[in-house]
Amino acid sequence: MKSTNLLFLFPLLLFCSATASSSSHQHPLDPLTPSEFDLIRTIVKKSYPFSPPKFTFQYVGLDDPDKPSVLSWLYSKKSLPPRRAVVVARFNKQSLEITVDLSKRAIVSTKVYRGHGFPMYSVEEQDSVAELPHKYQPFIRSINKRGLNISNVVCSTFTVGWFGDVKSNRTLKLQCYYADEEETANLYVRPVEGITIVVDLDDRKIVEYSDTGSVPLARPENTEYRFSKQKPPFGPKLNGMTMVPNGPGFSIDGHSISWANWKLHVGFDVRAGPVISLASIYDMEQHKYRRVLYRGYISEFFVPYMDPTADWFFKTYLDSGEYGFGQSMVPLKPRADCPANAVFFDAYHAGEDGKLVKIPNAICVFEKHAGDIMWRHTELEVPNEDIITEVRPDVTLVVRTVSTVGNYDYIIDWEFKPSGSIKLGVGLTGVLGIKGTSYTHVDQIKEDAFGTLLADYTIGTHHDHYLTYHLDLDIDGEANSFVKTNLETVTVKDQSSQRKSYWTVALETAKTEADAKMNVGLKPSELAIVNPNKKTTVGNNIGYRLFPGPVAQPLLLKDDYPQIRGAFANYNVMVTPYNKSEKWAGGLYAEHSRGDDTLATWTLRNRNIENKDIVLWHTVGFHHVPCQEDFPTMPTLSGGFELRPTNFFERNPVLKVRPAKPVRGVKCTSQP
Ligand SMILES: *[C@@H]1O[C@H](CO)[C@@H](O)[C@H](O)[C@H]1NC(C)=O
Ligand SMILES: *[C@@H]1O[C@H](CO)[C@@H](O)[C@H](O)[C@H]1NC(C)=O
Ligand SMILES: *[C@@H]1O[C@H](CO)[C@@H](O)[C@H](O)[C@H]1NC(C)=O
Ligand SMILES: [Cu+2]
Repeated sequence: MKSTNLLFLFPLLLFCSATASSSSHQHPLDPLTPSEFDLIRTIVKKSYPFSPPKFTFQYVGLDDPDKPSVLSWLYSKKSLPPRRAVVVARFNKQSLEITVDLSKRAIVSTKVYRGHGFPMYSVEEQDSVAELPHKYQPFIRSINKRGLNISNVVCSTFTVGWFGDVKSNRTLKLQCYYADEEETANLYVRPVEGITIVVDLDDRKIVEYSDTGSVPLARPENTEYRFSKQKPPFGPKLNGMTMVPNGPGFSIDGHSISWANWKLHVGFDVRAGPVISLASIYDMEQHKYRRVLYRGYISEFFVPYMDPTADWFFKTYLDSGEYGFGQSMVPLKPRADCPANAVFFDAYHAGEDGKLVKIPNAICVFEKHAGDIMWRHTELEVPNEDIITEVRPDVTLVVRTVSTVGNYDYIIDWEFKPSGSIKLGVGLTGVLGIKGTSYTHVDQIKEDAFGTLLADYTIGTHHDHYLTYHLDLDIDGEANSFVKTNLETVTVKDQSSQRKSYWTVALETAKTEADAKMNVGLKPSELAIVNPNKKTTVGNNIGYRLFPGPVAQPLLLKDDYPQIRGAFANYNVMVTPYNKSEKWAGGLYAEHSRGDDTLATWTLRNRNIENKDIVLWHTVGFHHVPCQEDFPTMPTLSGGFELRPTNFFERNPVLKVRPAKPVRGVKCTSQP
């Protein structure tokens, strides 16, 4: 393998937490660069000088170039498509959509959005309103009344959803927590209950305040997660993160990565987080790379809590459209979040003043040697042969990010396997959404507590997580179909067999969007995106299959406001014809949205999806009944799904992988 040679060319330290260097030539899907963000700010500033009325950047991202122009750049060496950016801004209490052409250095279109909902919140405006209570006399009185030290009170912003109000303002609620450094850093487990604070983001002021009295503050004991503050006994004892010595095993050019038989592009969007594009796999029989995924990312992330009381009912978050799953990405800790052989990418986005914000080490890419078996066989029966054992250990490529949205941490993995499989991993960890209570034992609970009592005065509230993936698969080309292979029981009616029954398959091609809406697991069916225009030598449809992992069907009533906004999660599989403007499953303006621009409403048009450029939308779901082990931090709960070639190759594509050679152990000397 190439990487073995690399080992002798470069100092070993290079592979201990290296940062990917940039490339001189641009890829049309590259995320906006630092100099492009500067240019966008300069161009926009010419038209909006940023003096009062205030102009704020709420979202700045790449305006996706048209697919045909990206493909002709890639395959026919045509020129780069025009480089454009989309800016969503607030100005004069209006939402603006501004398209900036970076090569022309000009605004090419401006639109005032007059529909329902508001753009994503910037980090800065959330930080600024979170400070307001500390200067607000009624709040200071409430804290003093509770006998708490105001210097230790920290407020966080919570989006409020929509509950039928006719006119919505751009408001947030604040929930405050007690963070006594001496006692515990785990502030989310110590909410200061009973106080309702509503802030207006455009006016940056408190518009509503009430204090309905206090419940006891949860105790700090046993909630600390910083190792430096913990006391013995420690354990269980584990070895450090294993490392693999022989280099990263892949090559990076800008944001494009080649590894084993894969090529892919790793991008970033401040709303979506990581974006994987143009993933193609080399076919040894056809002597060429074959297209699999044009673009994949998490389009929306719905987290409704299940407590209908006054302080909690509104907690029905859209983590992408409201908080920004990309802007919530955090720097990854080398040799802890990612193994020692990882390479890191920084991510950049625009702050509310349009100035550059950098997330260092935001994405890591590493080769994973997990001790899994790629394939094997032991044969005892070949005449004149001893036992034959052939084993190929599995090695995969992982692209990892972590988004920390307030209390929760989400680990997002894109894992590519030499067999052609793409495994999408979701890990839930961090701190639960905690509600303060006066209970100290379950026997005291006579009414619905809307959660699990985890410790004295501490309830972990019931909730769901729904992650909706946008998967624009282009299996060997754009024109694809969605095919269900339904497994059906056949009864043997005559006496032709000793058997009374067996199962067989019936293929069903979804003609329209309605045909493709489904919840997996309800009936035995294999789901695949196929290219109906190409077949294997023996005549099967070339395709990729969806292997679902954990899914959860929403239990809220369909006409309940949160579920109207979260209707994109009503089916965990949907298929739409590709449409550049259908990017965000919860709507472009998801904050205070009313569910009129979601994947659910788009699909009501019931468009034709057969033999078309189509997008698969898959929602990974978890119902979460908290348990005591989830407290004070939650051991990672993993889910995800797999996209796996199905009659895509003529045969096992990793049949002729060379057997593994033992590698010399190398120690990585740098310390995190
Ligand atoms: C409140 O907390 C701050 C910071 O922890 C500390 O400096 C101050 O002395 C405390 N005040 C009281 C009255 O305890
Ligand atoms: C929205 O804000 C305006 C003032 O800017 C206020 O008059 C109005 O009552 C608010 N509406 C709601 C629904 O809070
Ligand atoms: C693309 O999607 C948008 C939003 O759903 C819609 O308004 C538009 O008509 C769609 N275009 C086509 C060609 O379907
Ligand atoms: Cu959860």
